[in-house]
Amino acid sequence: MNSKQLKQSQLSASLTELPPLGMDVLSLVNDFRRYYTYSLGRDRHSRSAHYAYQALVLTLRERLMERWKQTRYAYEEADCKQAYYLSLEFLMGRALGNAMLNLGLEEDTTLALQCLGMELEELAESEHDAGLGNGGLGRLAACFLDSCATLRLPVTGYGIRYDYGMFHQQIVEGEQVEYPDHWLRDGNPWEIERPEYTQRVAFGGRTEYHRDAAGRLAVRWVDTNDVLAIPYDVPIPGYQNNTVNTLRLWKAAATDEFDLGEFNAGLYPESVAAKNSAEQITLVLYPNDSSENGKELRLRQQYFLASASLQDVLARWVGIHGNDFSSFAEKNVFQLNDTHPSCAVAELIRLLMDEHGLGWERAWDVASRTMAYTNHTLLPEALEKWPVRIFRQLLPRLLEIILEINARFLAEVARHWPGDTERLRRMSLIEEGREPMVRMAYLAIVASFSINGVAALHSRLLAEGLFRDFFELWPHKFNNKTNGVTPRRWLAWCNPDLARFLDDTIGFGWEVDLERLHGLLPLAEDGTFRERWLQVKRANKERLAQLVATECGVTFDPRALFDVQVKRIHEYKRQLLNVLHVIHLYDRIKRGDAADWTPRCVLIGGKAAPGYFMAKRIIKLINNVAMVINADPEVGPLLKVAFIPNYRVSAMEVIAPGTDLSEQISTAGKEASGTGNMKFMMNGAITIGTLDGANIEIREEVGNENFFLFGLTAEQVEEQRRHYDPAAIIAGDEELARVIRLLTSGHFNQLEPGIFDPIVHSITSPGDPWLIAADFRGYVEAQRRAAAAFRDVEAWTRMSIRNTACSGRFSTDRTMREYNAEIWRLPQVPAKPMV
Ligand code: 26W
Repeated sequence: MNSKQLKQSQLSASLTELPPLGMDVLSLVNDFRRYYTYSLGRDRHSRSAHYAYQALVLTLRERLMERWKQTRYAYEEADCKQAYYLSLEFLMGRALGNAMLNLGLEEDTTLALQCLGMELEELAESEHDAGLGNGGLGRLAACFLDSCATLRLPVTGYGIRYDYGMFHQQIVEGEQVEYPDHWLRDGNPWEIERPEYTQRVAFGGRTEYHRDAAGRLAVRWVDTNDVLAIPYDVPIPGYQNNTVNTLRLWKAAATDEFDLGEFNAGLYPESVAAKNSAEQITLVLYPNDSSENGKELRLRQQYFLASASLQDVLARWVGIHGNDFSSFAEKNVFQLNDTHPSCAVAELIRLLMDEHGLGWERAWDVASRTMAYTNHTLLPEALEKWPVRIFRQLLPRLLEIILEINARFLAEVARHWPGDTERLRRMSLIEEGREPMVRMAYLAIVASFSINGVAALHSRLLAEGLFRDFFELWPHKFNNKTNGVTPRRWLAWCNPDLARFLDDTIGFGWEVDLERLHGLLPLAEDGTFRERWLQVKRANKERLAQLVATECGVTFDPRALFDVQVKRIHEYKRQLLNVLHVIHLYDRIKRGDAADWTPRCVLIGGKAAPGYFMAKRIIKLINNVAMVINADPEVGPLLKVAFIPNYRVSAMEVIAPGTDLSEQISTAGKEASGTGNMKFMMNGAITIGTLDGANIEIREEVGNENFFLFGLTAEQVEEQRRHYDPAAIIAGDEELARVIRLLTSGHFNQLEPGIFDPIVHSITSPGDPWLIAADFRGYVEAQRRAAAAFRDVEAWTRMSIRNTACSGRFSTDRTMREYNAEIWRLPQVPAKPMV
């Protein structure tokens, strides 16, 4: 070997193995400075926290990158089964704190920044929330990914890279105003574009039948308008375990040969402009969280996600196994996050048949052994249906497949229930009528081997009600998986004082073994422990009061009871019931009934779907009531009310730790699970709530005496409806009557006559589906119990400790273990060691 060859071989050896990056303060400082100075070209004169934030992200990102690769290698080498979580929403929030925490670099990064004369908090605050979701369902997907990485499960998230996430909410004269959320304006340093894995997704056109080489009838989908799907990968770090999983988000782009017709006709600018319509697909997240709006663009988004993701998985499969799919179902499973991605059922069959040469039986066999469906709502108006007409235009080949599935399925129903034509009509994937519709939930159910609800009550109601016919046919498919939240973000990160206190008392490691919080139970009896618990809560309340002061201009006294309801605004969640109670408290103060008063600060926040009239009017009412109460010197510190604008993940990270009383007051049988309830509980808030969703399981865990229960049960709700008479209830309850009179008198809308009439009308109507009046008395009494309990500091603190202590079950680690044990059956695969 000559010297040149020697040099070359030494060089290529050092090219294969990069030494692991330093995980110490000095390495962080050096890498930060290198990025800041050379990559970003800034110096100490730069005044923007933004570039410091960028440099910090790049520093942390490269440490994620090397673990990401080691994780991928481990999965490849294990050649193990993998799961794919398909979701139109991933409500990730901020990533910086999460990356630091999960890399185990929280302390060292803080120190490194201090050395550089910077404040971590300021940098962290300059990160925009990734708001790619509406609410519960989207945030759940984010918590799931966190837990899967922490459990070393080979799970990949597939979603859409919306240019505009959930709208930004401002409150102007008490009303919600929506602004576009251009969250990518300053770039997104967490994502890696991977154009080499681009897929092509077809729309429109028509189908053609022909004989293939083997003489079999085959289908070609032709004359389509194609759109490119470009993947952007986001790292999902596990908690201090060197695993980094992937969230792959698709962006739509025009193909190069777009609209050749127009191009040839000399309409060059027009044809370039037509690129727009392809790129529209991933432009914006639909801000509806409970009623489907039937817009064609939304179906395009759904199919785009399903098709790109499945093609991506199949391309990897074919790269290894060719067109042999005999073991595909043993190695792959798709979890459908509600019906939104349920086109995937038909798309998988299409790809297997039309692109990979399988026959119907085998394609169906693969699909029906790999699809699993999670339902997230019982509200009938949220169940997705798409006009057959739109399907035929947009996805003609998919419609053929859906109709074939339906024909075969209905034959099975007819065998099971001979002569029961009514049942055939009920169960058909197609709802007949003037405008026939595809029932997406039924499509998901028929093809899935597992169908789950998200809390015990919800799963039971699905089987007994909404999906009863299907439950009778296939009881073995139905199961429950009670939701959770990740304790890393929702305790360790958002409540650092409590986290340190837990380390000191129950020891390290509770972040990944949350049942260990039970170790707090005996400590609830210890006076000095309670004293310190209270100090932590107090500091968190001060932090929340600060946020309320800057965001709402309202002063909250940390000594008062912090009573909080934050979630999407919806009639079934009954923010209105909360407001009626607030008005009642105000009325008591005004009429001099304020002996033994517990000062209370009521905080409400949440976004209304832009087209949801009543939800918007409820926001207006909350703000008007707040205005009157906060300005009244007679009320003073006894009662404060604030509406926090633009409620989002990063706001909850301040709100949950500072809350005393968590409002979970939905009409029983309507809230599938709730997950905000779990975040509050984990941070030591006590719940006031109905027997709905996961509240029931929260109460079981913490015990009846540590939960303020009120209201009708789901069964009583259905019973009440038949003879509901709110006028009689109001007439029989002087305090409620006074509240309604205050509302109708115009007391809260002196310059805006009549604006709250629709609200009064809804409360007083016998058709009120949310039974506000029916639960008012019970609610007010539960609130009285809560207020009295709060005055006994010792007793309240015990309750608070017990809530945290009993929240272990609501870790998504538990939820993911259950999905894995009962649905996915994946091995846990550690990342390859860092060399
Ligand atoms: C088609 C429009 C649309 C969009 C989103 C309809 C329905 C949805 C979601 C199902 C709404 C949602 O976020 N549901 C919530 O899911 C959470 C996670 O399981 C539950 O905790 C909440 O109770 C449920 O409301």
